[in-house]
Formats: sequence, C-alpha cells, structure tokens
Amino acid sequence: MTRTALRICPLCEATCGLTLTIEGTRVTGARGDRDDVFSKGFICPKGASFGAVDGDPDRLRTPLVRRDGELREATWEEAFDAVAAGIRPVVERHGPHSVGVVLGNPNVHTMAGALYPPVLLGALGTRSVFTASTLDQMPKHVSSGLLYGDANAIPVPDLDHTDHLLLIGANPLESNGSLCTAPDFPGRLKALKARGGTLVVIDPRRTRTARLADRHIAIRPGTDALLLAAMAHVLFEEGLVDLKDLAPHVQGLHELRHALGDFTPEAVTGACDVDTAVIRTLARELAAAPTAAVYGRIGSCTVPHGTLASWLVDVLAVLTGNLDRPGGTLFPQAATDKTPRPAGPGRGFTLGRWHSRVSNHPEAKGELPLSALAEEIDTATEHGEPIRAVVAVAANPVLSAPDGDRLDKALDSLDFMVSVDPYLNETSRHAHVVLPPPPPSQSPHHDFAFNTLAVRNQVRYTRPAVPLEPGRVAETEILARLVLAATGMHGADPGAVDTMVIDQTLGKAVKDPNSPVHGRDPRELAAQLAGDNGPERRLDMMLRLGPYGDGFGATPGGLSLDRLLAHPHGIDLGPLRPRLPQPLKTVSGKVELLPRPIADDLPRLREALGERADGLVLVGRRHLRSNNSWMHNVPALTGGSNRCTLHIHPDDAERLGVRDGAPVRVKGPGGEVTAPAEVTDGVRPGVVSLPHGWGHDRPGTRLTHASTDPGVNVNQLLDGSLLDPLSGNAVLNGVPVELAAVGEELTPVT
Ligand SMILES: Nc1nc2c(c(=O)[nH]1)N[C@H]1C(S)=C(S)[C@@H](COP(=O)(O)OP(=O)(O)OC[C@H]3O[C@@H](n4cnc5c(=O)[nH]c(N)nc54)[C@H](O)[C@@H]3O)O[C@H]1N2
Ligand SMILES: Nc1nc2c(c(=O)[nH]1)N[C@H]1C(S)=C(S)[C@@H](COP(=O)(O)OP(=O)(O)OC[C@H]3O[C@@H](n4cnc5c(=O)[nH]c(N)nc54)[C@H](O)[C@@H]3O)O[C@H]1N2
Ligand code: SF4
Ligand SMILES: [Mo]
Repeated sequence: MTRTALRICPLCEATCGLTLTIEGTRVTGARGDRDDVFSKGFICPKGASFGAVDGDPDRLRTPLVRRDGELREATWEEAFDAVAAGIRPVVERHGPHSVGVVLGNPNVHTMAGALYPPVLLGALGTRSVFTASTLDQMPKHVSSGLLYGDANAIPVPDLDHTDHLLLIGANPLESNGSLCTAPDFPGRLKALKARGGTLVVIDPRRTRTARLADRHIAIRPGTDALLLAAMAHVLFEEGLVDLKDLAPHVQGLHELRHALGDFTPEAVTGACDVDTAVIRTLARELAAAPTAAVYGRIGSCTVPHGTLASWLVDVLAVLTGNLDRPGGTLFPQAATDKTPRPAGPGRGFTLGRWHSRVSNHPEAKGELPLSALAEEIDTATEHGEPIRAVVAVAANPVLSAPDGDRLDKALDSLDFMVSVDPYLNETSRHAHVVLPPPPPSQSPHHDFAFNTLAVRNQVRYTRPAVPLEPGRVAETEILARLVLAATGMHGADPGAVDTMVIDQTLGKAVKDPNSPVHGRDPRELAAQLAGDNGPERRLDMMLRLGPYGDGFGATPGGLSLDRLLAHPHGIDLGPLRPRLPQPLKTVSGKVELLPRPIADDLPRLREALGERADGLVLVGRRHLRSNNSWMHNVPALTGGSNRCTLHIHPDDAERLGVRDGAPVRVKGPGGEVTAPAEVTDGVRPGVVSLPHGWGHDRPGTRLTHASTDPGVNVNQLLDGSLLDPLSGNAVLNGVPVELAAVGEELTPVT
C-alpha cells in the first residue's frame, strides 16, 4: 500500500518540509511539501534522496557490544548493561571529568539531541565536553556572548527584506545556509537581486554563490577580520557611522573607534590582497544601502581570528544602524524559547571559567576545543586525570576534527567508549558499545535549534512517518537510557528522565513572576500536558511556556502541541521583528561594542597586518549532495562533481608541474595526503581546496559504498594546535600547506 506522510528534512539547516511516499515501511520517494508554511515546496537533491539515506542497508539495526575485541550484535539490555558497567567504574575511580562527552553535528538535527544531552551533562557533571561547535561556529557564540551577554543570541540576516547582503565565507548555494535557516536560500538570493538589491560575496573561491553576486572579492584566506576592521575604520573616518534607533542600546562607540584606529585600508590591503579602493567602496555601499545585512559563516569562523571576524560582522551592522532592524540582521524568537524576561542588565558572558588540562585552553560556553580531545585522552599531566571513557553522540571526530590518526590511537586506548550512531564508521569502530538510532523516517522531528536561527518565525512538528521497526528503540529513549546508565540509575524507567525535567521546569516556572504560570500548582500543569510520550510532553510544555504559548490557559488560542498537531504544515509566526533591548543580558544591559577579551585580542590582529602568506594555503569546500562525513555511503549522492579532489589554480598548477587529474601530495602541520588535482580558476592563485569528511578507508567500518571511493581526510593535514584562542575553534581554513606532484620533491612553495 502506498501512502504519503510529512517529514521535516533533517539533512541540513534549511529544515524543508517534505512529503514522503511510503510503501509498507519503506520511503520510496520525497518531494517538497508545497503547503509547508516555511519551505513552500522547496527541496534539494539531498532531500529528494531522503529514501536512500533513510534506507541505507549499512545502517545498523541492533546494538553492537565488544566481546573478545570484536563488535558483535547484542540486545538492547546487554548493550545498556555494558554501558553502565563501562562508565560507572571510570566515574567512581577517576571522577566525572574523566568521562569525555563528544556531541556531533546531527544532535542539532534530532529531537533527541536537543532534549537529552543537556540532562546527561548536568547529571554527569563533567567538564570534558567537546562538540562540533568548536569546529564550526564557536567564534560566533563567543562574539554574541560578549556583545549581547548571551552566546545564543545570534542575529540572522533578514534575507527576504534586505537591500544589500554582504556574505563572508559562506556558500549557501551548496550548503543551503547555516546559522541562518532559510529553505530555498538560493531562491531568496535571486529574489533579492530581482527586487533590485545587491549581493556581495567575499570568498577566496569563485563559488556558485559568488557567481550570483554583483561583486565578488577573492580575499586571501584568514584575513577577513582585517578587511572588516578596515571597513569599520572607513565608516568612522568618513562620518558614515549612523546608529539610528540603536543609539540608546549601545555602549563603547568611542572606544571602538579608537581601537580600530590602526586598521586603515592602506594597512590591511597587503595582507588581505584587496585593493584599498575596493575596501572603501564596500564600506560606503554598506552605509548607503537603505537596509543592509552582514553575514559571516564557516570561512569567517574557522580561521585564526574567527572571533574577531564574527564580532566585526556585528560591529558593521551596529555602525550602520542595521542590527535589530527589518532588512538588517534580527534576533529570531522561536516558539520554544524561554518566556522573554523584561529587559535589563544581566549576568554577562564569561570565558575561561576552567581550562583544558594539557594545553590550558579556556572553556567557551562550557566546552573545550574538539581539537584538544586527543591530547586530553593520550597525555598525562599533573593537572588532573586524563579522559578514560568517551560518550560520543552523533559524532565522527576521527574525520571531522584535526589529526584523525592521533585520535584513532587515543580512542583505542580508552577504558570505555560508547557511540550513539547509525553507522559503524571511522569513530564508532572504536566504541565498546554502539547504540544505533532508528532512521529519520521512524523518528519525530522538531527544530529546537534552527528555529532560533530562522529568517522567519514559524513552528512545525512532524511525528514519525513510519512506525518504529520491531527491535528498534527511539533515539530519545536511547539517550534517556544512556543518561540513566551513565549516572548510576541503570535500569530505571527512561520516562523518569522526562518526568524529572518536566517537574524541574514547571517548578521553576511557577516561581518566576514573569512566567504565565506564576503561582500555579506544577502538578496541575503537568497533568495538562498532551503528547504520546515524554519527548512530546516536553515539547508541549516548552511551547505552552514559550513566547507564543497558551500559558496553560493564560493566553487562550496560544501555542500548544495539540494546536501544532492540528497544523501539519506548520504555523507561521510572522517575519522577524526588532527585539532590543530585551535579548541583551550584558552587565550594562547594552550592546557592549568593545568587550575586554576582544580588545585584548586586537594586538594579535595588529600583528597579522604584516603577515603575507608566501606559500600555498588550504581552504575547504562543500558539495550540495553531501553533508560533512556521513553521506558518502549513499550512491545517489556521490559521483559527478562530488569528489575528493584538490582544486588548484592553473597558474599554481603550471608552476608546480601539476596536471589535471594527476595525484598531488599535500603536506600540512599534521601529516600528508595524496589526492587527484582538479585544475580550476574557481580558486584564487595561492589557494588550494579540499573538501572535508572523506577518508573512508579505515578497517573495521561498515560503509560499503563510501569505502569504494574513500577520498582522503583533509583534517590529517592539521595537528590540532592551530586555534582561534578566544573560542578554541579549530583553524580549518587558511592553513599553510606544501604541495608537489607525485614523484616530485615536496618543497615549500613560494
Ligand atoms: N576541514 C574541515 N573540517 C570540518 C569542517 C570544514 O569545513 N572543514 N566542518 C566542520 C563542521 S561545520 C562540522 S559541523 C563538523 C561535523 O562533524 P561531526 O560533528 O563529526 O558530524 P558529521 O561528520 O556530520 O558526523 C555525524 C555522525 O553522526 C552520525 N549520525 C547521522 N545521523 C544521525 C542520527 O540521526 N543520530 C545519531 N545519533 N547519529 C547520527 C553519522 O553516522 C556520523 O557518525 O565537521 C567539521 N569539520
Ligand atoms: N551540502 C552540504 N551542506 C551543508 C554541509 C555539508 O557538508 N554539505 N554542512 C553543514 C554544516 S555542518 C555547516 S556548518 C554549513 C556551513 O555552511 P557554509 O559556511 O555556507 O559552508 P561552506 O560551503 O563551507 O562555505 C564556506 C566558504 O568559505 C570560503 N572560505 C574559506 N576560507 C575563507 C576565508 O578565510 N575567508 C572567506 N571570506 N571565505 C573563506 C570557502 O571557500 C567556502 O566557499 O553547511 C551545512 N550544510
Ligand atoms: S535544503 Fe536541506 S533541509 Fe532542504 S531538502 Fe535539502 S537537505 Fe533537506
Ligand atoms: Mo557545521
């Protein structure tokens, strides 16, 4: 029997609504849901391959438990027994910090990943927390924390209304957007141009996005902070600063002007390789546009000055009066956000409340740099115990993080490791227990994270499109049971985890004078919660307590799970609106333009004024039909231009005797790889590009298709020591490399 079901796509941040075709329990087709309030029918090739991703025969169906050195199929009971028996002794003997928790990217794409890891971390009390954020957007969290007092207050470009969009180090035509949830990002860019707006792209590669732009600036990698500082300088120098309605909410303007005094276009032009006239034009156009949005992503974050660049992105928005303004950048308000508290000073944001044991890296947002995971496992110091057990959820750091070879060895040396992962891959192969979640079709979906980053306020929820296959356990239950097993409550009812969270949340809400349920009886509220299971009840609770909620009756007609279920294509909550000063939680209650840690990092940027990359530098790239490290196993999404090749400019290729298609050796601080050259003027001279997430040739994995064309792991070129010091974010772009055609001597290229 053929039927259809709605499912929000979890395969990238765009969160498109899909209509799945289902035969029996198999997803045989996917198309865009035209009635989806947000995506309106858009779909990309990954979404269209939902069935193939979902039905990949290599997905694990049962847990695996290591016995006599071999991972073997086991029952769920055996698996959770093994988890409890593996983790508890480590905690009891060596303390909570000896358990490392590693959270990977798909946690932001599952309900389970939003609802349970915070409980796990709270209950374990470990400081050894590592997530994909420190390979990605931690600089943005830190700059937001410092500017606004809230690391999660990330302004989003008002794509649908802006007149001028400045994109820095982002390629949404391949990535479909990030920290800016916008189904059909490409269509929204085309609409911007159609309404007479301007698109400017700063990227060392002439990407598909750059080709759409009115102006493309092929900057030298790693130097965006300099360029943006010089743009801010020009705004001050030419009297173009105009805070507009922001003025009462901002402090530190004068100090900022002074701090940026040295960063003239003339001073940065050599390092950035961008003409001074172009820098001035960029600043003037930004100031002159009726509205303008500045947006930076991977290329501006995963670099040595990632936090400064992320900060300057918002500084430019403030200086041109475009922060918190329609057409500029705005703070979304998601349906599951906490009840907004009244505006006023907050506690601010602090970095470095503790440090990593080996290299003394400061924590940021409660996390240590993922680049430091290997050394925190394999290096003994007098500053506490090394990590002896790892809980990895949806993470493949052996490929995603620097120096996978070292991490391979480190993970292999652990007393215990558990992976919650659908695949036996480069990372999970080291686990003692692998707990496989069901495929997406069998999982519910709500975007807790991405709705806080969406270009339009809206809310959607889809229940599992296909019932759980016999023998499967929902990922929410897997994580709830993992929490219990890791914290000494092995065997308790997993529903107890949800009940505990609900009791705590409602208990707090009734005491909060700003809550719509202030003064009520938490038991009475809990009894009102709708939903078929714990996660649904938690969603209902969050919706009802949230900014659009029914407040458990206080706001009749407000949001609740029942109301959402009655709107299967979602509920539109309107365009983004100005919200300042409410989101600010700084000590001053204002946007703090020049926070101390930023000011203290500026001398390092000043030093970079004199730097000139004289050799080749490496940058990454993404391909539309791929996603980080885990989608190369789906035949429909591989092949064609989705290949692990080294892009090199024709001038560099000629100079080095590199022929198109011939293998090239690339050497970086952490190692060497050999990949076929693809000679293209799509990269600027002096820059080569390799995609990440490849290198599927390790033994002991079960990735049948991926291993036929494994590619190489670009992150092996890194040794993990290159970081943005404020955020601990890995430097993945602008890395100096040496290069030679195979058979030639490897010499630094000048
Ligand atoms: N050189 C270089 N390296 C990079 C980047 C770069 O641009 N250049 N990008 C970085 C970025 S932005 C990120 S976010 C990281 C990502 O790095 P990771 O956080 O390691 O994420 P993935 O590589 O996507 O691997 C995700 C893992 O989750 C598993 N998985 C898939 N679906 C599910 C699910 O539903 N549940 C569970 N439990 N597991 C699931 C997959 O099998 C895989 O093992 O990579 C980073 N690495
Ligand atoms: N198809 C696909 N979609 C994805 C993913 C994927 O792997 N594949 N991953 C998802 C994830 S986890 C994320 S975080 C997002 C990322 O989303 P994006 O940030 O849009 O991702 P990228 O395509 O890596 O774009 C980064 C761009 O920065 C450029 N760049 C490199 N170095 C520099 C520099 O120093 N300065 C400047 N200005 N530019 C530079 C690169 O050439 C590249 O074009 O994509 C998400 N969506
Ligand atoms: S753009 Fe992203 S969310 Fe939309 S269909 Fe493609 S992979 Fe799925
Ligand atoms: Mo990411």
